[in-house]
Amino acid sequence: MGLEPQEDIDDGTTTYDYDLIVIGGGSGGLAASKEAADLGASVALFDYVKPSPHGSTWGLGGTCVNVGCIPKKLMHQAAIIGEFVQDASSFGWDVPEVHHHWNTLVSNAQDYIRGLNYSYRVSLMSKHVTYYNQLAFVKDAHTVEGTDVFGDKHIYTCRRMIIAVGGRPNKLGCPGEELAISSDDLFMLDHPPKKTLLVGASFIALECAGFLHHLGFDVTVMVRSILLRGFDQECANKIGDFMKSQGVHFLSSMVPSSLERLPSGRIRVKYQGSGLTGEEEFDTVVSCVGRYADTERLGLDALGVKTRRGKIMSVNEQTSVANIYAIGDVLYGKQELTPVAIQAGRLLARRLFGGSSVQMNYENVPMTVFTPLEYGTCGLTEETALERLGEENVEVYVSAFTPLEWQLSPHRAKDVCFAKLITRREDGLILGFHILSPNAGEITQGFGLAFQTGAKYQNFMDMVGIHPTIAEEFTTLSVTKRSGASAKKGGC
Ligand code: FAD
Ligand code: NA7
Repeated sequence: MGLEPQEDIDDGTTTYDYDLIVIGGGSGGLAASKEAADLGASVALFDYVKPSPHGSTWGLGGTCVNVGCIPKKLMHQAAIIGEFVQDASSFGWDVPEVHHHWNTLVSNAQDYIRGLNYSYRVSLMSKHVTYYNQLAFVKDAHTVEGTDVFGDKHIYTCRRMIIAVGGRPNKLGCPGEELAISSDDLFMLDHPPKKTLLVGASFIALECAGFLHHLGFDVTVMVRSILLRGFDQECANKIGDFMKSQGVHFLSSMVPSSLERLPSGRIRVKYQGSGLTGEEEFDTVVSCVGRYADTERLGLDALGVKTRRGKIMSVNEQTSVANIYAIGDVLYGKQELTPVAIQAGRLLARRLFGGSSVQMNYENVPMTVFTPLEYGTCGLTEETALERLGEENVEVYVSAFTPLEWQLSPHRAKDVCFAKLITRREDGLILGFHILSPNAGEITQGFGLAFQTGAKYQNFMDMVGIHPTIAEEFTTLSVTKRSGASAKKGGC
């Protein structure tokens, strides 16, 4: 990103409090600090949670544990269980009328998360990482000022620094925006959200819309342009179609123009787009319009750390200041994913303190969108493959199918699960892997290995399937898009 690697040299004449200070105790910061301490470095970690505008706050562990992956996946699981309950009678179970209790889910999830917060503190202690629950400010390249919960300030010095402060949700940017909550607040909402509007069409909006709908709430998604920008658009649109068929409402090509609290307590949302306007009342509005890097009041600009739209520019996780490094969501142009932050943090610590030269590979990172129909993906989208290689050099294999698990249940849709392999036509090299199905996350994690080993289409065909599974679909994919044949699959 325009930066060159710099030598991070120490003349050994200055004594510091710590070899390393890590700012941010989320996925990346925890991983880097523990790895550095394991390698013998003296390490301090700062973590401080600024409450959300609605007052939500949480403990050590960062976004993933407190207001991201973990509560999201637990709520996704709650939704899946609701669907299993619907399947149950077809499998011979007598099911009494069931009701979902939002407060029980929130309370149990929060208890579990508090346990994780505690275990992170214990693991820092056992690894001899000094933990400061203080808001850090970078005074100079070797000095951090920490403000504790009483407002008292403390100064610490370090040889090296890692910035891992992550991101926070954007506001809606329209009058009344303060009435909207964010995903930070949703996961710990002390009352059922009832009729809910989610503004935004990326993975956080669609995931939240999916589980809220299955928990029995009336849910609308307001989409400014396309679903899941950056993801394979055929898959994105299939997710949208599936959610619509299940009863999630979509307001397409619209943005909110104002939010207003009504005497009833509801929120009136006025919206506009494509020359049209409209309004509707909701009990809860959730802003899912992206996240900003939490670097604003960190003091980095004054030190010459280069940023773009608040995100830190880096080469091999080194910033434009030689002894200051950055990892995770705060980095410009990198994926905002927990395992990416963890891996980058560990590898960086090994290079800084363990003599390693292994760099983080940000290519072909597998990931999953936990919408009701899970979407697992690794490698290129079809759009990118066609753009990079040209249509004549790309072969795309597809299959639309219904998993065996769904066959006895009348409420389950037919042929909505989807498998897609994008290959280089010349030699069958796998360029992109996409699956829409139950457990797509589990399946994609396994197939992600194919990208590490340079697997080809023929390797997939040579592999013997496990029957009956969803993943075996990838051992028999034969319909190419080029052939124009139907992607729908018959029996096994
Ligand atoms: P964070 O985890 O955000 O940690 C940063 C920490 O720094 C925070 O604790 C913050 O309070 C602290 N901090 C900030 N400023 C200061 C300061 N000045 N002083 C001290 N401390 C400070 N990723 C996945 O891989 N899978 C998923 O399913 C997934 N789902 C998600 C769902 C949601 C709703 C969201 C919001 C995110 C999701 N993510 C998911 C993304 C994932 O949570 C992040 O990529 C990951 O947490 C980034 O880790 P990080 O270390 O960069 O930052
Ligand atoms: P993303 O991936 O940044 O997406 C933001 C979404 O919000 C996207 O659909 C945008 O539409 C939409 N958006 C942005 N601004 C507005 C306004 N003003 N009005 C309406 N809609 C808007 O954000 P996420 O929060 O889902 O995820 C962020 C990361 O966190 C993600 O990578 C995860 O790893 C964790 P657009 O397509 O731009 O028209």
